[in-house]
Amino acid sequence: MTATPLTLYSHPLSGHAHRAALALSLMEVPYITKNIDLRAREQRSDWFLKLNAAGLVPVLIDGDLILPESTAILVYLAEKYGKGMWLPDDAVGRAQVQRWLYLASTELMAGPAAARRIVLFGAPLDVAETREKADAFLTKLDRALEGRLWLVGESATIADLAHYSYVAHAPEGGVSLAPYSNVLLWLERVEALERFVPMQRTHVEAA
Ligand SMILES: N[C@@H](CCC(=O)N[C@@H](CS)C(=O)NCC(=O)O)C(=O)O
Repeated sequence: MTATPLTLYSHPLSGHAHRAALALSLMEVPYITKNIDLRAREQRSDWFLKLNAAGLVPVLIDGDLILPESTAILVYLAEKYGKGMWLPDDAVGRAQVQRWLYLASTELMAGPAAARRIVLFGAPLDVAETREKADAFLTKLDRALEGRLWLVGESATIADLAHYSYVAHAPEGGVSLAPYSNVLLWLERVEALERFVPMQRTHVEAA
């Protein structure tokens, strides 16, 4: 365990940042949060662009390491602080985790996360098309969880952590989770993990 706390540059409504915060908490890594004012475009300030030229949160600082990209942060935390618990040690399990991290950066973003961005931040996307993508992805996730407790292997991994935040908050984008019973049970399992921390909810909820 580190003596100096890590720093997470974050935003309270960012699911990408919440993934990292959830991993830090579950893995019992001491850290401090520094929120970036996205509305005031602080992420485009010179000092922040030196941390992440893409101008996005989250960014994790661990000593000399400056690490942007939420899924990279999850891999780093699991490898360094996860005590072998959050990444499988076999080739197939690790490959499956990578597959889910890819989906968390692509289909999860284009569906549930994008639907929420439309409602909360006015993202200029087609509502019907985006909600269709969200339902297609949630159907895939629900099928993958049929008869399983976790996405990969027999215990929670960073594949689960990468998906939790934007799936749990899909209703804020007008996407109901009611048809996805396996997903609902899996969300409860994640929330029951010791040291689980929720992401801030907004007042918007799906009917
Ligand atoms: N691929 C990045 C995406 C991060 C991202 O999209 N962050 C959003 C908040 S959820 C952001 O910082 N947006 C600010 C902006 O677009 O200017 C990751 O996985 O960390």
